[in-house]
Amino acid sequence: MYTVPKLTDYSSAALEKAASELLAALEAEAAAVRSETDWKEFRDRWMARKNGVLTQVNDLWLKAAPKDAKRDVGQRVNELKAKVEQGIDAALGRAKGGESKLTGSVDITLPGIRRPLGTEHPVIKTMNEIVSIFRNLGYSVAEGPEVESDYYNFESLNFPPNHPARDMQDTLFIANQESKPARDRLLLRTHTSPVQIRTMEKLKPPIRIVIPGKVYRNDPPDASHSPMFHQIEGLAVDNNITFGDLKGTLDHAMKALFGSSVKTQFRPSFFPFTEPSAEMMVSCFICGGSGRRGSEPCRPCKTTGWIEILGCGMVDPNVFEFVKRNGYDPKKVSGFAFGMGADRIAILKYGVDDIQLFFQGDVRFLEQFA
Ligand code: 2NL
Repeated sequence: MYTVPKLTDYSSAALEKAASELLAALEAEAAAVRSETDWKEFRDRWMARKNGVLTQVNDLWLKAAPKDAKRDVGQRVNELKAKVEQGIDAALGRAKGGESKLTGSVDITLPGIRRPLGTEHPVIKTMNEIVSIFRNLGYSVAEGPEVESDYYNFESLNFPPNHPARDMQDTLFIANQESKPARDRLLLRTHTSPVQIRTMEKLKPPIRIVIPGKVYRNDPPDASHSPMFHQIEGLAVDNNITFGDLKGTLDHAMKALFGSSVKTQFRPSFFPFTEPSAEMMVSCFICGGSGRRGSEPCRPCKTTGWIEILGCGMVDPNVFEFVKRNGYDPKKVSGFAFGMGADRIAILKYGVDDIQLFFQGDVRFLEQFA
């Protein structure tokens, strides 16, 4: 235990050394204070009028100092007093904080309040699965705004001016935009394709990207429609990309998603932004392609043995014209693109019979996917 030494040397260096030894002792003793009782003992040892450390410092250092050193010693003793008081105050805070854990009113052996752990929503889970299949093939993920301009949502995707999707009936437009040029008017994106254009404006070919996200249509809600739903689109552009690349890539993706025994089939279709276009069918993974489940007809494939899962095609050269200046000359590059509804795939995968269930937030429904 520290005792206050008598001083024989009152030089500045000697005073400095004595002061720092005293403060080191203060710090060590403060660190050992664990409870309020400890703290009172600590306070009395340093502050007591009778024989406290500060009283001894006063007697042994200040009073005993020769006349010409008194000023200097007095100043140092005052500094030390302030530091000792600070150290004692701080130790009280720590003593109280430490003590409440041991003897306060909180019983730390009681179980805590459990926060219910969230899980991925079934649609998000499905999107993440699809995204990771393409990431494993070297694709990057891109995202973009849900409020889009007519230019990115329609014009640059080769939609003719009077295409029905551009009608108020089908698309949700932002109100009061009549004063803007048509191409700048804002709307809720009806597909994630605008992000493909935005990405081609930023990145030169070759590119391979997938785009998951929310899209909007002016559809009244029912068992198979929702004004907000989810889409995943993909795009690959390089020299010499062929329809064979499209078929091989999507066949692999469907086997990874639904199991290696599914078969795929392509049927001719039409989209404004692809030429040629196709819809891809996957053999029904519910009935194994037979169209029947025992004696019952298979509902998901309507007994056909095939389920339509996505739309795809070779990027229309007219689309490349809009991003030609960034290296997408349709004479030099080609590409394939595809789009699928993530909600519909989740419905098929999990055997859900109403898309509305995904968006009502009923925990009894959602926790089945936890
Ligand atoms: C569907 C069909 C499709 C695309 C999306 C696309 C994007 C660009 C250029 C060409 Cl920038 N195509 N996207 C192509 C074919 C089909 O979606 O049924 N989606 C739910």
